[in-house]
Amino acid sequence: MIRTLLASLIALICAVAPLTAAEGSPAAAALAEADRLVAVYNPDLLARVPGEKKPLTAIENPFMGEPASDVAAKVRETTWLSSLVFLPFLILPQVLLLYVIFKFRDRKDGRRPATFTGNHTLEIIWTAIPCVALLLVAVPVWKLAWWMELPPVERATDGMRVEVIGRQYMWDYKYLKLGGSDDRDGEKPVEVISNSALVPAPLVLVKDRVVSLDMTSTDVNHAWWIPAFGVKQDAMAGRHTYAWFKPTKTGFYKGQCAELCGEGHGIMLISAVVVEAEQFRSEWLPLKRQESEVNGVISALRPAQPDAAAVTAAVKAFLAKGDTPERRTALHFWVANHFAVAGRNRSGLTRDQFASHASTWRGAVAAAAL
Ligand SMILES: [Cu+2]
Repeated sequence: MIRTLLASLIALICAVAPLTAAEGSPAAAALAEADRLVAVYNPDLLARVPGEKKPLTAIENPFMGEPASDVAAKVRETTWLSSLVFLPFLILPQVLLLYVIFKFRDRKDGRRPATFTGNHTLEIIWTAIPCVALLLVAVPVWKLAWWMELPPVERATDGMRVEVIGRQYMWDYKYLKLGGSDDRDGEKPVEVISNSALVPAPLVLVKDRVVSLDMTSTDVNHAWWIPAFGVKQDAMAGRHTYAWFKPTKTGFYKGQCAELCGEGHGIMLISAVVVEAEQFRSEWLPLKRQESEVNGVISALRPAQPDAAAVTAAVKAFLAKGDTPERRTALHFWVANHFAVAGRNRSGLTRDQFASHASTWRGAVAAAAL
């Protein structure tokens, strides 16, 4: 009798335990780690979780934001130089005009204006000075344009190479070469596929590693533009265009398609993350390589009213292939990714249906993964 009671008690504790997992448990740790990764790699995923009204991150002011690449820094320097050189030409005529308007105004005292034409010395001066100013700006601008155009030597050695594919209204990336010592022989390229314009899948780059972008489009003309990197390049159907830069600051950067490409042009956002090489290797690549394994769980979550038992079975199947803290983190990260994207695209779902979808997956994933 006592034995039976004890067995029932143990069974009950086991059943309840997953839902009341203490802090510091492997499950809580995996969830916390997934949250940290979301904050680093795509803070916009948190923007539309019901109950959390976080705004999307904004594009930095293209003129005042801090440059985050060598190209952006040089473009900024050149912009300042040309502004300083040309500003006097904008201000001086206005000052002279105001001076003449007030100094020689009609004072009703019968004075007549002087009439004269031509002054060779003055004409030579006001032709020569702008010529010098143009030369002052043209030389550094030409040097910069040439430098931006030429692929750097690092591209061939330890640079990163990414194919950028624009499509109405998202961006996909294919890492043709990871660069550094991150390439593995025979491995198929790492791919980043977007599922939503508003929560774009981020292009993850390595600080101080040159990246060259081979751009194209599958439909109409787009333009890949992230102001912080100083790069704005057309992505055209049937052609390959090219840009490169070296990210110099870690962080999360936003951009926007800069070519009017259709009705969704305004929401065709771009995200990029720059991390240290070590973080890229030990954090992002393993996460990325496990993405496809989470597909079973994502499929179970896809219906508007997911079947909790099916989600639980899919999570168990995922963990049966390997139950490590990294895999649990990856599971939470990619599920959060799917959930946020679904939240943005909740076509046909009412707010209540969406909230119930959210609680179903949270409950199912938590119960199965704990
Ligand atoms: Cu576009």
